[in-house]
Amino acid sequence: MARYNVKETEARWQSRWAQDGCFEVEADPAKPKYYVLEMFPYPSGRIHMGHVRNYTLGDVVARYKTARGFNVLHPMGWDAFGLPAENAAIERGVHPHKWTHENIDAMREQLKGMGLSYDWRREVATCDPSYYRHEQKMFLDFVKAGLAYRKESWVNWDPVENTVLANEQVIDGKGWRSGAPVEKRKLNQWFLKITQYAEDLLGALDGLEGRWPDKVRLMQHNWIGRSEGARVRFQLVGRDDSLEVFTTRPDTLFGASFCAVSANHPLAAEMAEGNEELQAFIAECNRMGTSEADIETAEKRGYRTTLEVEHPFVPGKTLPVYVANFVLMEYGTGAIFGCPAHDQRDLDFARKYDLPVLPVVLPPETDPATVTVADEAYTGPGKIFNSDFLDGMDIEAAKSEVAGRLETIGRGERTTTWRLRDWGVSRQRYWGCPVPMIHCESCGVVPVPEDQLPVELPEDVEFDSPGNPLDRHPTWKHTACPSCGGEARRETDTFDTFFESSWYFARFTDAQGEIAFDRDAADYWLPVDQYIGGVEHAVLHLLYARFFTRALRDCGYLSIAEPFAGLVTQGMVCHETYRADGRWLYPDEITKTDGGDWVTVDGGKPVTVGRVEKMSKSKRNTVDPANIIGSYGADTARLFMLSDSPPERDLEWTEAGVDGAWRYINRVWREITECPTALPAAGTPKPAELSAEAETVYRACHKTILAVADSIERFRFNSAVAQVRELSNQIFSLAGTGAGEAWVLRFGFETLVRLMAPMTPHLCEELWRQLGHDSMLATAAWPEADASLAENDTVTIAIQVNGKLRATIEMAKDSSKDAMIEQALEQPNVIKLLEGKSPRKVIAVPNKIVNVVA
Ligand code: ANZ
Ligand code: ZN
Repeated sequence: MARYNVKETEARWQSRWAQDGCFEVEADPAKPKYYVLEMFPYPSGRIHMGHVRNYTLGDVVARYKTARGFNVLHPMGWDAFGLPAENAAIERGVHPHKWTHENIDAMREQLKGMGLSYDWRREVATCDPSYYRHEQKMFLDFVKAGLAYRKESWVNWDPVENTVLANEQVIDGKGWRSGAPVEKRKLNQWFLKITQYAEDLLGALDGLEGRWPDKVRLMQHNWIGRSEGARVRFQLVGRDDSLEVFTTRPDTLFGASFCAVSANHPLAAEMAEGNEELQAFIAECNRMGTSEADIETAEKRGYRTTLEVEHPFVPGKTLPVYVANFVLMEYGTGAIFGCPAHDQRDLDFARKYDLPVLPVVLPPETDPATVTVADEAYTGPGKIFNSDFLDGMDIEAAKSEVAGRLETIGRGERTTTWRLRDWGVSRQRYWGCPVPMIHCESCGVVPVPEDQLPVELPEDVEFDSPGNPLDRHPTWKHTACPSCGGEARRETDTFDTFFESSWYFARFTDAQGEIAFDRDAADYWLPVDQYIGGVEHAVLHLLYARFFTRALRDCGYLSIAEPFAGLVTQGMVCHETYRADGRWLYPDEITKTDGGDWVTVDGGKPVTVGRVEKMSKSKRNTVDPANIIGSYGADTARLFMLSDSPPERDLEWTEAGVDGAWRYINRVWREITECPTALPAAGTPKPAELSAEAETVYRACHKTILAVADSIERFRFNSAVAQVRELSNQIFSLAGTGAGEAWVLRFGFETLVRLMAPMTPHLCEELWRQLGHDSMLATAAWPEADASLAENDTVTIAIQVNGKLRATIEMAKDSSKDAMIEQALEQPNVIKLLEGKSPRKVIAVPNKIVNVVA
């Protein structure tokens, strides 16, 4: 038999699957459905190893579930709007549309070369008007439902790129690409009202327990950030109005020594009038990064205004009012009271500005007379003191007491605050979905009528100067007002590209339709049963999609609230790093000398091997999947991706590991196609009698069918690979040429091929054919296991030497004591410890243990 021709075989099966439409599915209420989805890629140009891992995981699930009789939806598409396309246009003069579509074409070919079981008829590219027209309609529906609105707000503004940046795109106060100090600007932006669903988005996380990683649920929990507390209204001295603050610690009110407002608080603006010093301080605060991390690490600074407030419960006591850099306008009320003894930021601030520090929570077992506050605030439990009517209460009781009294005197109330903010979706960029709105001098902001959708991006744009090309376009933005017919101007902002990924999973259920998706199709297929992707989306994409699904439900598009019933977040693909001459080297730039040292390929310079790190271009520790698939084939890449670690853990890509997968595939090919035993024809009934050896292998097959299924169901693909390998060892070492052996060999080969099919589908289809079958494994059923045969007929025996565990062995159940002792004494560890002497005593307990006394 010829050696395994990977290239030819893989290409042939890929085109057979496509020809036969093996992965094309339709909604069919008579069949149970299963929707498996991998996070769709940004079309950057080439697939990387992270993609290979992600899509292999999904493909195993899809093929396995198909074999288990499910109607499996497994689609793929492109998250095609975004900045890299615009950068390519700026740097290389190629139009974003052209660049994106060329990348899509190249990557589609690469994915096809991996043998992934996608229903390609459902492919979508989010930059196509046939896709984004639907989200324009959704947006208009959101506006109608009060779920989208426009408001003026403070945003991160990159003065070089002339665009808003998301908080994540501001690094150390500078724009991530321009490096220019980011400013805060007040701009009119569109927002989606994600906060309306805060309670539900938080509460529903409980229902995902066990189906979503705890880590992701926790991150969302913290991001949504529910805080229970109180609002307190402090009367401003000498004025009619009051200053409202939010606190989670009303119990510490008697320890308050100052109030502070955000630099963007209306009171700050008022006090800054005619006060250049304060104006300068506010401007400085606005130059600071807006992320919580920035604020946490910055030195706490403030400006003392001439304002003072009255303490609500201590007659005559007043507190100064500061403008402070650590108070966020977007949280709570944008103002705080500071209690330095029990809050670290307040303490740092109080020390700097010499404000009183009065402890009001007494730690357990502490004498009030000895309490002092050094440079650490006390945030633990205790009893309230120094606090009038609260004295002696514990913290919770005091919180409640203060809130109640504030309510009575009309100076505050209990309240819940959320860290979650509404989602600002306006971007001043070209390569995104146009916001379907029109501005009219007389009518204000007018929605684009639905019959005029989509608002398409103009093709003829210039990238020769910074800023948004839509804004500079000579004609595009000029239009007639849909309401009065007068001259009007189109909105030139586009949507945040997270908009597109918030609903693509629904579009896949009916991807070619004239409407966003057919309700019946969506009802049948959704939710996604298994979603797989990177943990970097733990909050952003996964939270936006959960919100969007709820919003779509409330606008009548969908019936469900949770889009992803199951979630797996895969770990990174990592690789060693290499350096020589102070620069990073790609793995193919180095080679090993005969002496075993790494040197550069050209020049033979010594190479330092560094840590194993996430593959990245900056460290040059990347391996191009195209090269691996080109030389070893897709099945090898797939098998290696599955073998090494469970999906959620990082995986180290090694040459040796790939080589091992490659050798295994070839071994399976050889053992089956070059088997010297003449196999009975396919479908020959099982002989009545089997030899003990044949029976053992036969039972092992049944056991492994169950074990592999269980491993795949639990996402333990590495265990599934190990189980398959173990079984193949048993099958390949079955000697003898009797009818029973020959029959079991065929049974074993067929079982093996069917179990491996979800992982290495090309090899398995080919072997299935070689074994005399016309059917295709891609659509075949999972092998049936006889549970009674799969029962454990072996036991694990512990081998101890002088009471210490030295080995374990697998033996047939109820083996004799003699057999147990004989095997025990053959264990290398036991031989070593006996140092050539015979044991003083050996005790065997059947099915359990052998103890050797040396
Ligand atoms: C007084 C106080 C005393 C506070 C004390 C804490 C400890 P979480 O738990 O994150 O919700 N705060 C309120 N609004 C703020 C804003 N806009 N910017 C910065 N800080 C703000 O935090 C709530 C606490 O953070 C609030 O409770 C307030 O300080 C502060 F011993 O009020 B606290
Ligand atoms: Zn008008």
